[in-house]
Amino acid sequence: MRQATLCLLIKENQPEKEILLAMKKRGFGAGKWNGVGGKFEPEKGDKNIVDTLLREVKEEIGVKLKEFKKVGFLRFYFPYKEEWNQDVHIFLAKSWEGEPKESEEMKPKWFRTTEIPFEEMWDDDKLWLPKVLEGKKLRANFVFREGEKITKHDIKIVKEI
Ligand code: 6OG
Repeated sequence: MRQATLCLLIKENQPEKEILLAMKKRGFGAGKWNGVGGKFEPEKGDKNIVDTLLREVKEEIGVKLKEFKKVGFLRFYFPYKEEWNQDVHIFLAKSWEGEPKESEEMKPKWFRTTEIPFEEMWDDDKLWLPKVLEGKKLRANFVFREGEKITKHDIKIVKEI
């Protein structure tokens, strides 16, 4: 299964947290807001998934992560398009160097966590992202049908990921 990362930068503002999402401008998921990430690519020097996390965040929004933790492992199945099947390793980051900036692939924007644009995101996000923002860790499976809608899913809250 293809391995990929997805990172959510979080600002612990009071009274409300903010989350960085980015508009995907091309490729898989184009036209959707999402966290920042991409696939494991040994040709680009990735030895492990954290290498992928750091490389993709730098390439796509130009920041260097400092403090981050893994909070989820999601497995996506697309029976009608199996080359899209992938495992996505979810990370939250709370400190970094530099300011997020636009690249050819993504246009970043801060959102209040009460104003996340779920209608313009992948269908799964409304099911797991609120839990992650509450501090939970999780493992989940999602099965999609054509039109990129979910037909089946399960989510397990776990202590360690
Ligand atoms: P590239 O193929 O562009 O990386 N990704 C998903 N993210 C969400 N929220 N939901 C999904 O449901 C996803 N499937 C994949 C992983 C693709 C990026 O999109 C994420 C990567 O960050 C199906 O290199």
